[in-house]
Amino acid sequence: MAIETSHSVILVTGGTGLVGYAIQHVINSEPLGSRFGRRAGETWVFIGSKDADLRDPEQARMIFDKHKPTHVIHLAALVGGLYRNMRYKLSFLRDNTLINDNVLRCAHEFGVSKVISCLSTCVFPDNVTYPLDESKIHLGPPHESNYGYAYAKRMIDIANRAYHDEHGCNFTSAIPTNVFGPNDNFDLEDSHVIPALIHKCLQAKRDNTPFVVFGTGKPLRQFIYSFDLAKLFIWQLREYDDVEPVILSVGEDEEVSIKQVTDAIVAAVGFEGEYRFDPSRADGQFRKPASNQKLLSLLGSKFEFTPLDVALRDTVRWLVEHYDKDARIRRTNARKNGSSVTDVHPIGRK
Ligand code: GFB
Repeated sequence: MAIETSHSVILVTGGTGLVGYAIQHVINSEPLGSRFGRRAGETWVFIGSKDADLRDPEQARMIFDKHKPTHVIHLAALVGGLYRNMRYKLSFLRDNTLINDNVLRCAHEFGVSKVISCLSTCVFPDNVTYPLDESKIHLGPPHESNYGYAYAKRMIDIANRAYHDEHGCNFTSAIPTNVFGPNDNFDLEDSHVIPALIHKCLQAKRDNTPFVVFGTGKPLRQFIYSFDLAKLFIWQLREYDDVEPVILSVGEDEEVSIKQVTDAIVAAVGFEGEYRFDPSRADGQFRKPASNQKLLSLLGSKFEFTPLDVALRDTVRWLVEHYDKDARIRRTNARKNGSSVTDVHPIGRK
């Protein structure tokens, strides 16, 4: 159902994380009434982990009762890069299962007319024919490194179908590839590869210390800039009405190796030293190329993805500007002091 009525309340869970921050930026900076800009009659509400612990059914209900959303973009999740996924499989499975169940159940109980939930291309089977497309989610087990997260996220697709079949709900999902951008989690150990490497590279440049990249550098990934992804979420909210998920990604021909992305980060940071790989650390899934054919055919007009080097340069600039004042970046030290997985940052990035 397109948002054309005069009173729409769009609740964004995980609204203070990487993608939520980008949606706030796009909604407020694109021209009023445009395809991605704010529209008359819309109220956008961005909530984060400080507003509610969505693992708790009562807190989830309190949020829905307070804001009475008509639409929900559900981004809240326990998230992390490869190494965090490997360490906390049970937490990723349980926390995300609880969050998703509470959000979808409240959306149904409060009569929300549309929900888009965020999945990830890591939900796909490990052994499957490439490229990945929307029909292949449930064809086999996910990669063992992140099965806790992957199964919890896959179940959103099942829940969406069941809510549709039993109650006629308009719930769907988006499947982005590896996202990065301003306001990411830049933790050195727990974050995704781009924020971790930008942070490490800046430290190596500042302190004249070694820059170590985990793994062999050979795995391939598709990356999407958070502001591009934000536009695609806004498009999907307004213009797509089907339970079937949509992959939100750059083209499958835009895979880059971890070494290539490291070289691009080195250039963006202006680091002139040497870096080395640490092959004793896991590589994770070798590749997971996803097709954006469905997305492109639905979008209708050409969508300009931000070139990787431009997006990396802007992300580096953001981190440099926020390095000393942003508590989320300083969290990297909190973890070393013994914080547990749930008190580090349970809710945030996609
Ligand atoms: O972003 P990332 O952690 O997630 O990337 P995935 C992992 C790849 O980057 C591996 C290499 O090949 C790592 O060896 N890498 C190199 C590093 N240095 C680093 C580093 O300092 N930190 C990290 N994190 N990686 C995740 C899933 O997989 O994809 C999540 O585990 C999520 O559940 C996300 O869905 C999108 O792309 O491997």
